[in-house]
Amino acid sequence: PLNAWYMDSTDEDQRKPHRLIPNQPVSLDDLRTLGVFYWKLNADIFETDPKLEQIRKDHGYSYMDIITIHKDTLPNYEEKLKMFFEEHLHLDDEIRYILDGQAYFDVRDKEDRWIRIALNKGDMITLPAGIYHRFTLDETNYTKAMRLFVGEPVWKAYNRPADDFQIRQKYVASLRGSG
Ligand code: KMT
Ligand code: NI
Repeated sequence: PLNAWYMDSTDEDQRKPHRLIPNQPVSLDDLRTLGVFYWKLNADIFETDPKLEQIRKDHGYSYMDIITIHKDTLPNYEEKLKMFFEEHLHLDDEIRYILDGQAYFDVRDKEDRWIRIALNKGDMITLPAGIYHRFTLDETNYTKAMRLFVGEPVWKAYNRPADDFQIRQKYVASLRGSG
């Protein structure tokens, strides 16, 4: 259902998979120990999907909008993609639901190694507040994603190092004893 792996550290094109040889997969359980959660939904019915409604209700995801990431649709495309790929954290959870296309989210594990999470149509993911992460398109250069938020959205990203934030310290503390 979800495809994730440890990344190599070559600095070739960020849009390539960057798998290790041999591949070192990462499971959903591994991701859960980092506070990353995942649902599979039917993106073809996102406008009326009762499962999506239930998740939004259960988690208080009152806000949503849709972002299409493609060079012809996203203003300041190059600049934004560059920003998204800078290692950063947020003070709130980052919740994304892929409605079309595909993309990668990279997250740091407990030993500070990069895990690449491949998201396809129908994949919904939450990254916990305080986790270091980054985002990139893959070689198809297109994705359409729903962005969800608890209450009024705050998109502010803090690039690493951002270790002094209380939310970062809380996140790091939450990792101890999980998995
Ligand atoms: C972020 O903060 O990492 C993003 O918003 C990524 C792009 S949204 C699919
Ligand atoms: Ni982010």
